[in-house]
Amino acid sequence: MQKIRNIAVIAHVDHGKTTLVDGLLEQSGTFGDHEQHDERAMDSNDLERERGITILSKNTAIRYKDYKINIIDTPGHADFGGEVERVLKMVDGVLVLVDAYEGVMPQTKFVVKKMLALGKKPIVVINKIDKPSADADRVVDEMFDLFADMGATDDQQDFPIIYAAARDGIAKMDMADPDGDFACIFEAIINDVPEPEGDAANSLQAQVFTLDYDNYVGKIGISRIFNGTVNKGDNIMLAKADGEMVKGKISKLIGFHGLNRMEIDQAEAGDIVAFAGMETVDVGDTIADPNNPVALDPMHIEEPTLTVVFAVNDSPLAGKEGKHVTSNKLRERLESEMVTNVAMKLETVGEGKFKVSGRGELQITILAENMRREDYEFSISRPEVIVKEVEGVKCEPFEHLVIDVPEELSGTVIERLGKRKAEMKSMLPMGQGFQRIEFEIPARALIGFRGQFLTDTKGEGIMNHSFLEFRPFSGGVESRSYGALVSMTPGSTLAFSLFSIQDRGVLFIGVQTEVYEGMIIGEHSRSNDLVVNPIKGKAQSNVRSSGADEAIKLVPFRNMSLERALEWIEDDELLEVTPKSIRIRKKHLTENARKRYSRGSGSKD
Ligand SMILES: Nc1nc2c(ncn2[C@@H]2O[C@H](COP(=O)(O)OP(=O)(O)OP(=O)(O)O)[C@@H](O)[C@H]2O)c(=O)[nH]1
Ligand SMILES: [Mg+2]
Repeated sequence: MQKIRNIAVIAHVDHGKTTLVDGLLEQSGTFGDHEQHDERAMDSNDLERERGITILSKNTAIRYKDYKINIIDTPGHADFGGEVERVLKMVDGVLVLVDAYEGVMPQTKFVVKKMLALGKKPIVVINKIDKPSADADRVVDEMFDLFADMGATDDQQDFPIIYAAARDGIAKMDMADPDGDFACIFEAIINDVPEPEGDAANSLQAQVFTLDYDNYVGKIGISRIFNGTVNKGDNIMLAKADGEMVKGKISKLIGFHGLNRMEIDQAEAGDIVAFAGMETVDVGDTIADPNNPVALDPMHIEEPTLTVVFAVNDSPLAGKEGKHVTSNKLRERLESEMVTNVAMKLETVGEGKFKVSGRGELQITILAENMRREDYEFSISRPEVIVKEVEGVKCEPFEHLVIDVPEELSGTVIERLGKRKAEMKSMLPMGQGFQRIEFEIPARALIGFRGQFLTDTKGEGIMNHSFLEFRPFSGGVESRSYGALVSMTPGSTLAFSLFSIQDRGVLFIGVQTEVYEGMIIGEHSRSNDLVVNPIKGKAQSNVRSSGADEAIKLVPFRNMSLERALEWIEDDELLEVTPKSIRIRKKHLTENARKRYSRGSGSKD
């Protein structure tokens, strides 16, 4: 049997997981001398590269001495946290990264809790020690406290600590040591991560933790082999989570090395490989010996906390920019998303209307963003949190929120959050005039908060949150405090009219932009909606004015990204998403229809 170590890299968002994996690939000599690769090589899809975040966990394998080390890089953003738990079941040890300045953050807590509960042994990496504001000692203390609070066993509490500047390929076991390379990380992996259990001579048992799709070979299940040996072409039994047994055959067996995948003929217990040939494969399924099929424990999949409705675009500008616009096209695309994305759920709720549930706004935004790049056009509604009954009590998701703000602004932020039913849990000075304040808050109250927070803190504040638990429903929370500036007419916007409207609030669009009646062109500075005419030209007059015209100076408009717009809209509003534009609109386009609706006689939809 080959010598194998299986590890996952877990941490809060941006603490340097993917960068560390780069270093492990590089310093193990896995990249060939002439192999070109980008920074954060594992973040391979377009949106990951553009946004600089990991969205999907991905695995790779390296060789170090005579060991094969399988490494799974995980996403740190809370919306993708569901993946982490599945990944943790596939590995025998973890590298827990923590930023040497930021310290323990919401997602650090989340992943450490999961890891400890699954009985994994961690190696703690204090990363970014090169930062001038780094305070490694404080962060080590925070990690010890965290482990103790989360009920770590003595063995888990006794973790090795490595200090690193992953970006520079530097690591050492003691802050006082001279800078070294990643050798100490490799050694820790070999020595402190248990070797995989299981036996190549037993009946086959492999569990699928991620799905992939390939146009040539179809669905691919990336799996950890817990027992047995598997050969290309083998007949197998697929044991589904619901107990069903489906016969199948391994048409291809795929191995990993660095950034490459290659066909292999055989794999055995302890390893992580991909299987092709089973069209019905799902995450959590066991690939088993047909003569002795024994399913492994099913995987717990985090339940969604948020829903939005995707619908056919019915705005006056519908169908002009997108290629795929019909209900059928939309449904097919959403259904195909659900095939590989187990964290999301889909339900048809009406003609051309589909309720998509997921773990957060980012997850839903990523789906919408991918779809508009594939030439889809559709509308999305305001995100709503999922309310469920727990032992007869109506419950809603709560989040753990951590904000870092300049001290002088903490009062404003605390007040805002108070109105949103947040409960303050702690407040700590972070140095350099910053304060860290922790809250527990209904997820519902966080929708729309980010935009406000960025305005209040002039972009200097940092906020992070992750799912805590379902708790009893907390009643009404304050929503957007400003109304909308709504166009009363279709046409192309003119500077002259925008100039007079801009005093009434903040514009979302510039000149020569196509608008329609009921489209929202900005945020009103008061709480009610204001209907405006953005296409009115200057009245012609016979008398030539003597002096020069008063120069028309437009304030730069606020560009509403998909995320920002999604957070901004209210129940009676929609986002219109096309490959070229993101427009915000009233659900009811005419003022009359809106009046009818608000009097309660209009049908609710
Ligand atoms: N100063 C400093 N920056 C680092 C270091 N390691 C990583 N970074 C930077 O931190 C940022 C985030 O790095 P990533 O590797 O993408 O972090 P991640 O943990 O994979 O992020 P997610 O996958 O989105 O959770 C990048 O800009 C890196 O260049 C380090 O040792 N020092
Ligand atoms: Mg990453």
